Amino acid sequence: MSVKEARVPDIGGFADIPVIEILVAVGDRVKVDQGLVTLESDKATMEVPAPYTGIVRELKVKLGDTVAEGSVVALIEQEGGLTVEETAEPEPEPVAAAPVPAAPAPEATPAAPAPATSAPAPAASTPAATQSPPVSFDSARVDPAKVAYASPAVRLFARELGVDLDKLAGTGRNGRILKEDVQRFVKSALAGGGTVPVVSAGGGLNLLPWPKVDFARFGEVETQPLSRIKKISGANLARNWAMIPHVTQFEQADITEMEAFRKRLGEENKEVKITPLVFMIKAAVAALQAFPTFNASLDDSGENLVLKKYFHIGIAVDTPDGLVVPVIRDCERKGLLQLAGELAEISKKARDKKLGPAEMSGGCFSISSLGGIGGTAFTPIVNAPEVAILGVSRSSMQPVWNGKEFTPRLMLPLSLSYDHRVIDGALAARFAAFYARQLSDIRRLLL
Ligand code: CAO
Repeated sequence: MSVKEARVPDIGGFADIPVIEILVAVGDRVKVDQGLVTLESDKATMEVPAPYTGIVRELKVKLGDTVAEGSVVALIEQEGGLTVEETAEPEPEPVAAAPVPAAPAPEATPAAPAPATSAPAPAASTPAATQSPPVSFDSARVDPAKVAYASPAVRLFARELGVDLDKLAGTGRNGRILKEDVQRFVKSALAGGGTVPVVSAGGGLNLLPWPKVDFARFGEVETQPLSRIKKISGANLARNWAMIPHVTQFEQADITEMEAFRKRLGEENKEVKITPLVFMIKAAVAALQAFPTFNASLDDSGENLVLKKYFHIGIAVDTPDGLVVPVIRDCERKGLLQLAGELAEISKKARDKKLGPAEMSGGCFSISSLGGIGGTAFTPIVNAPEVAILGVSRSSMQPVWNGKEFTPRLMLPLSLSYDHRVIDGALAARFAAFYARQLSDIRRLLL
């Protein structure tokens, strides 16, 4: 039996971390890995685990002391020669060498293999105390960035209730998770979800309560109820924004020739208004055919992609009561004039509040055009379960370099938002470039 030091492990380069709890007393028998003291950084609390099974002979820190990696927190009389590494599986795990966010301190030697048995300590700071052998720590357990921010008591409470603290947002100081947060989470779960939105493809969110403000305290106000459409679309937009990792790819299409053709077509067909949007729909079909990942949805498990062989395009329509997204079906089978007619029809129906639920379902990909209004770019929200949406802004004449000189070209700004779980940035850039090429040379739409 020998007395050995229990030291603060690699805590990601943090220094001057205060000790906020002493979890053991002198004379206590501790098991390997048992928490000795709790440290608290700005971002997390973490326990310093006992590297040995044994008896606590001396505590080297008290409440409020600050420590860093390597600080001795206790002296433990070792029993049975068990260290964290010695009790690990025979297969050596690469955790000791795994990178941690901050560079290890120069004196740390975590990657060195630990001796199989406790070697006699060559240099001891006190006659009885010996230096800890290198200990491999589970960085996920001690890395403050990876550990939920809660006291051990709250952790124990959550463990007893089977609550995963990673799913909670704390309302305590610096986002610390409190017992009340755990209680609120459990109540919400028992009530069937409550404020914890959950999607099948991912985890849940537990957000801070919405700020309650008495606006009238600051000046005159008027309260208007939200329309039914706004309430429904708002809930959908909030879920999609929160649950889908969005990225927006911006692109420009030279639509000079397309516009000239559209104008000619309009003069020849006075009975229906042909706006740039019908060309966007046709280009969308071509791009979805060339990039099937965009014409897909995650299934309920979130582990499979369902690729669709049909091309139903949703069109965001602005109505006095809010945004609706009717769907034009089988766009690959329809020509520009037919699409123009259907677009006019669904826009009118939307504004007259005559759209049925069937006309707003089954979409594969959506287009949100603000081109009739203005703007140079925006970040549309993916319309789940679709995986991408194209935002179209107002075209404008731009000087474009053709290799010899600047020429005036009509440029159309495109903003393609996509679900990054399904679509990689490179694929999105290719899709957007392909899409722009279709519009720049609409003969390609015939291919
Ligand atoms: N660049 C320049 N001009 C454009 C254009 C563009 N990208 N897109 C349309 N235009 C022009 C049209 O040619 C038309 O011009 P004329 O009146 O001179 O013929 C004018 O703008 C108005 O077009 P429109 O908006 O009536 O028709 P559309 O086919 O382009 O769009 C619809 C139809 C239903 C999509 C549209 O009316 C609408 O509701 N847009 C809003 C969608 C929306 O709110 N999206 C936001 C979602 S995110 O919150």
